[in-house]
Amino acid sequence: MKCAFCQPGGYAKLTEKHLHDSFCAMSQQMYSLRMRASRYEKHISGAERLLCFSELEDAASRMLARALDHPRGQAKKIKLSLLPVTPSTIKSGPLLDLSTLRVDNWQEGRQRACALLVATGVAPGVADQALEQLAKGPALDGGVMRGAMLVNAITGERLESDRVRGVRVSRMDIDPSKRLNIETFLEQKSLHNSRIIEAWILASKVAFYPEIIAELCWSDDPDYVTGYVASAHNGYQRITHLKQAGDEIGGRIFFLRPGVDLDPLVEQLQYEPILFGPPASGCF
Ligand code: WAQ
Ligand code: MG
Repeated sequence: MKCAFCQPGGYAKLTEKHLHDSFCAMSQQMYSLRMRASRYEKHISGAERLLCFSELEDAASRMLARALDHPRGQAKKIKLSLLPVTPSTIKSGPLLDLSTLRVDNWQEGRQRACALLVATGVAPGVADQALEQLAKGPALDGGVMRGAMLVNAITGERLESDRVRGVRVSRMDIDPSKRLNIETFLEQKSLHNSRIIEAWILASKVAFYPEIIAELCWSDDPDYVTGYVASAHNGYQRITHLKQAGDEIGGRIFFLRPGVDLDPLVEQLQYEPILFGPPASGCF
């Protein structure tokens, strides 16, 4: 089936683009677009989107711009990859409720993060230890990982098979037909930027799986100190300071229920395509 708006000339108005995007999501081929930038062994930046054809050019050039001018330094190698994703395999889900906890400094932020993790069921000793591991560099060599650590929420055991790469979550985005609504909500809260949207979507995909109790994240970009604790139960809880400005160490930890069958979960995190709509609470 061909979409009229995909023809040369494109769409003239936002409403037309909106209609076009809805049409794409319902009927057309979607694509997994990923970027990875590195300098020798150092991870500089990465991104993953799930898009329809007409969105690819703009998204790819944004990814490239991000990789070429990044606060973690100049990339030597940039990989962009594009793979088709069959629309019938795409699931849908709600974004997590979003809230912001204002704290005065990273020490207070980490205390609050620890308490939030414990409130979701992570054992107190495990939450403490996880914060420490993330702060000192989660990779084997004490550096930053490309993906997330997997940690048993009760015993604290590290479960990811590759402690350099970790598990990279992919194939998730906002449902094109809901994008306008969601972006308007973020604009009203002065939170409309790609970093926040991408982190919110990623956290929503992670929380989609009941095997994962909670997630902890802060950025590895030296100039971005806000992080979050996320869970299906308590939502996407932003914390305004989780590290000191200038610190290049960051990462993600997914806390797993004990006894989880790891391989299918990792497969879903990496490859199951999901498009997200507004939070189930209907907060907007
Ligand atoms: N899957 C798994 N882990 C990832 C992924 C992914 N797709 N992307 C990044 N990571 C891990 C990896 O270890 C990075 O080093 C680390 O997370 C940080 O990535 O609401 O910007 O892209 O204000 O630097 C959160 C708060 C910002 C946003 C997170 O992370 C807000 C951020 P970054
Ligand atoms: Mg980063």
